Amino acid sequence: MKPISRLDMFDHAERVLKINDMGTYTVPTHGLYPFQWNWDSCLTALGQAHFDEHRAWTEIDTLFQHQWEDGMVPHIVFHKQDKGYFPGPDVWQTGRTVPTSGITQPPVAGYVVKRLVDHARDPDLAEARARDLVPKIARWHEWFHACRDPKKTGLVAILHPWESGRDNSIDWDDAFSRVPTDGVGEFKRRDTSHADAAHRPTDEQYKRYIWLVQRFRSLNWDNTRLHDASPFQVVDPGFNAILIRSVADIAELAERYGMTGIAQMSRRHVAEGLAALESLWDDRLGQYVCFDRPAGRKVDSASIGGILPVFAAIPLERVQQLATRIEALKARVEYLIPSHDPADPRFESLRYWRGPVWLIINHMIIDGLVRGDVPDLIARITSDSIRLIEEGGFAEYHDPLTAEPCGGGTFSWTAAMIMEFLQIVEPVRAGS
Ligand code: 9WN
Repeated sequence: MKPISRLDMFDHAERVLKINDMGTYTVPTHGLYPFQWNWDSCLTALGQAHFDEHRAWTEIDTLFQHQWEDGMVPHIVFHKQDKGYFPGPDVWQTGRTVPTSGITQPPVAGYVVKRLVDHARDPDLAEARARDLVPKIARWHEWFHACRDPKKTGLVAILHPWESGRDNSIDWDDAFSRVPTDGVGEFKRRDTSHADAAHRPTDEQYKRYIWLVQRFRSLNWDNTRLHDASPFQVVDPGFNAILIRSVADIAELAERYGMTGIAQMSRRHVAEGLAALESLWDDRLGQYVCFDRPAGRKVDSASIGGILPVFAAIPLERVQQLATRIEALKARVEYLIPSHDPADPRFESLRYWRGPVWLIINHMIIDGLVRGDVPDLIARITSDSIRLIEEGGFAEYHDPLTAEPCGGGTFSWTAAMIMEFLQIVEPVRAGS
């Protein structure tokens, strides 16, 4: 691969977003992921806003046009037929006119919408579009609280590793081993024809992914039943932090726009979520950890999901502790932040969410670290992120030891995030 110079990195990123633009939605990358993905789309909009705010709003509007009646926003919208991805609509069978998957993904929409509003060059456009989206996003948040926290603990569970967005994280290994594989017929994976199988989840994991899909499908995707019926219910601190942050951002916008009911309800959920998140703190690891609901125990796994809570308004003392945690990781890798601690023997530098660096995660962690007094650490994560692209290109994820590009290339959210990072180091260029 030809190295990408910092000088034309911004233009290169814009080209990547345009290559993947399907008109009203953007694919993560052609080939490997030929549809609209939930959190990819929202984060991609942050990049689009740098050169076309209208287009950025359309990206999110399109996603919310496919919100379910119960409030859920699905993780994939299958706008067009494409045989290049498995599992496609024939496996999900959610019965929607435009087919969608039946599970969700990290709810970054609230955060993204507020960021678009706060950075808008066209504030009138931003307010009009945000006014329309705020109630829809609030409904999605309510869906989470009702369907994924039925016992009102203050924290929501994911029911499928794909919901976390961190598909094969070591966090899920234990809980996932209890998901059976019986009754899963033969299927042909497509991902491994686009990307190196050694950088992807294993066949064994795919069988379990599909078993869960079949289980939920047999319940007609009735979200009032899925939680209790799932053998996999994991409370992920990173996922919850994203939810809490989005709910807080929606509360603020709702207040600005006089949507008092939404503002009050959202503020209550933020307070409950932040209080409950504290129960996931692990003193030994110096970070948060997951909670395996059916097993009733914390998960011993030092992943990036336990550092991501810095994205929510956790106590400042915790922000400092998480900064210390990242400092410790700094000594173990060339490029921050690995998705898993290399000191753990289960770490794999090239395999997807078991070690590689993902720029979307770096973006959210930097955003949270701003509340702490750690400018050098922020500068280091930013420059590592840019160096990864200089050395490895706009890949889906990178090896934290060597910068080797992995997974899909020409990747939308990587491009969008680079525009955000360049804005930190060259505010005028990227913001112009
Ligand atoms: C399953 C699209 C998505 C991301 C996820 C990432 C990967 C899908 C897959 O790609 O997941 O949703 O088939 O591997 O893990 O975070 O949204 O980029």
